Amino acid sequence: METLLSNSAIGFDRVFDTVPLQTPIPEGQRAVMVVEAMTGEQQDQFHELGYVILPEALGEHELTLLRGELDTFIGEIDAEMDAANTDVIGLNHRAKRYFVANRVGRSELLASFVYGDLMASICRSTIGPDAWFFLEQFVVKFAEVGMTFSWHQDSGYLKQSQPEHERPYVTCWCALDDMTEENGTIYVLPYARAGGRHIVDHRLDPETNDYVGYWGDDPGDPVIVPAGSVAVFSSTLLHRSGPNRTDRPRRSYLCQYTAEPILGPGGTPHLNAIPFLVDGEPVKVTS
Ligand SMILES: O=C(O)CCC(=O)C(=O)O
Repeated sequence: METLLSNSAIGFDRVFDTVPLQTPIPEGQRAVMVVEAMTGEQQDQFHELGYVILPEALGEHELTLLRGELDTFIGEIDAEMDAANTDVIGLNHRAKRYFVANRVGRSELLASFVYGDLMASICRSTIGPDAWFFLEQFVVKFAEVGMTFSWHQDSGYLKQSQPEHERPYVTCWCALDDMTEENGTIYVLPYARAGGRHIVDHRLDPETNDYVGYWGDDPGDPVIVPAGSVAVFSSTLLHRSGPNRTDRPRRSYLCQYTAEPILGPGGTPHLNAIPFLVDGEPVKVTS
């Protein structure tokens, strides 16, 4: 039996399996129990290791919509490059790599995903019943581009601008393509092998401009998953990603949520601090 939770009219409604109830359902009543995206065991793994993988949590329809939005945004960036007669704008290099961030305010499709049931369920299972949306970003590594991303904690990056902020938050890294070592998937370093779960000092690598938080020889565990899978990890988990050596692009979409609003000087939001869940229930978003 299944039920459709529809908090969106756009296409990211999620179908959850339901658990058969042991108690008889009174005549005329329909009772269902929604299964969260993560089991208790997966929640334990997240807290113990710092991450958990949810295989194929996104369906083909969602993948198609997300990839379509990404294509549109890349087209816009390329058009900006054309207008400026350049192949590089910020971190974006034409047909090589793109970091496409903060588009959710311009896309109802993205909003329905970022504020949808899957993300709500993951937040409840990781950071708790109250959650704020913090950041969303596509990462695209085009074919045969030798670009890596060094070992870091997401909290290590935040620390550069918000040194007081200690509380871990959650990253949902969604694979938009099948992920392999050849196409530059991410690698994770479980807490026990990283020496703990505390935020470590990060040093700037002047060659790459990456902040680096680990110099050991542990290669980490590659996240080899089919498209649609989500790696859910804590902002204190060390992770890195490799170069894409294949002849096809490799795309990911990551969404981050915090358990409290992250505010900068004067109480202004650092990036986004948009209320998402209160007491486990989604807040109505008006964008
Ligand atoms: O390469 C990726 O897809 C992930 C990049 C990453 O680790 C990050 O943005 O923190």
